[in-house]
Amino acid sequence: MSHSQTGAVGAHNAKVMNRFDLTKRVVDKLKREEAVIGGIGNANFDLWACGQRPQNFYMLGSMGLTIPIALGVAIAQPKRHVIALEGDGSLLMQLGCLATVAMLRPANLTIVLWDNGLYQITGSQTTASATTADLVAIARGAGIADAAWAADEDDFDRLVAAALKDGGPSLIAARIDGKPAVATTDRDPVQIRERFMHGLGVKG
Ligand SMILES: Cc1ncc(C[n+]2csc(CCOP(=O)(O)OP(=O)(O)O)c2C)c(N)n1
Repeated sequence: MSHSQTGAVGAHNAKVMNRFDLTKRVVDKLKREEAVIGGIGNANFDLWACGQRPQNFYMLGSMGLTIPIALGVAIAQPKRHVIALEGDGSLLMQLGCLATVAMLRPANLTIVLWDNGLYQITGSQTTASATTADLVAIARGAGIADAAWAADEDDFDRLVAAALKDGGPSLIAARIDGKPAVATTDRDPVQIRERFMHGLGVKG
């Protein structure tokens, strides 16, 4: 099966874009105190660089936990839209979460996948998605029908805007370049957790 059969645009036809630019595009669309969970390393570094919000959670140490955490928040607070920003290497470590998301069908959950084909932050070792694994096809196979590669920046904007209307769960995958994140998140896990709990209104 060719990649082009997996969506409007296949993995290898999608434009290579920039994670910080696309993260800004996501954050600029947030108007309803949406929660955003930034994955380990670059995903949360670029989220941090886009401006800190109490509804942002910055995952510092664990690969693969961004989507499970976002799923938990989405189930706990169904009126709040929740966005998971996750890297391809981290998702590959935790593919089972896609099946759980599909089974539980939270309408308020959007997964944004940054696919640079690399474990970039640990030395740019290649991931399986650089060659053989199509993470959109895997998401669809897991049961997330609303999964697509963003063809370019305009398509990404359109997909994010549609996802924020709560018709999820959805997964938007973007091919991204190997540029490093533009900043580094302050490593203060207690403060990150406390601010997030306040941001979600679960701590007075
Ligand atoms: C369970 C686990 N294994 C390995 C690591 C080391 N590690 C931290 S980030 C990372 C790569 C993450 O790759 P990806 O999610 O694709 O993000 P990128 O670095 O490409 O932005 C690795 C291997 C870790 N933190 N946790």
